[in-house]
Amino acid sequence: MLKKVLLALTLLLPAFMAHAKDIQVLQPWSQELPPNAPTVAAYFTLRNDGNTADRLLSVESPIAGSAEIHQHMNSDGMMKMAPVEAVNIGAGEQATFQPMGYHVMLINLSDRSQLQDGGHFPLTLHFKQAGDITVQVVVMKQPPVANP
Ligand SMILES: [Cu+2]
Repeated sequence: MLKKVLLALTLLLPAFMAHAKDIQVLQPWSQELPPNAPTVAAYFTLRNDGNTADRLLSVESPIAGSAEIHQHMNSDGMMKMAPVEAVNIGAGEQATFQPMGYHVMLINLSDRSQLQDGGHFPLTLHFKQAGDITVQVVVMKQPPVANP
């Protein structure tokens, strides 16, 4: 009996801890790409439910040798993407990572087994205040319709 209770507590703990964070990572997704695509992008919405500003410092995923925070920008009429050092999210604000905007770029892919429609892979986001948050990025053929 006690064992069952302990097991239940252990299972619940991560949920509580995730809930205690001020930062929510909503609807993480990635577009399905041709199997030999050199890089893969991940998107999500960051929401800061807290009373203090936070900052996304870096990201990483076990399926990629490296991961960078990128932004698309218009430079001389051409849309280009470039790494950004960090992304600020003010208290009560949100930041949307989406195609043609902020995105996470996964480089040197080491495991492509999940990179098709319906697959998923872990992505860990490092925040200055909230610490590490790991989410499962869902791979989709079509971008999700409803944004949170
Ligand atoms: Cu990029």
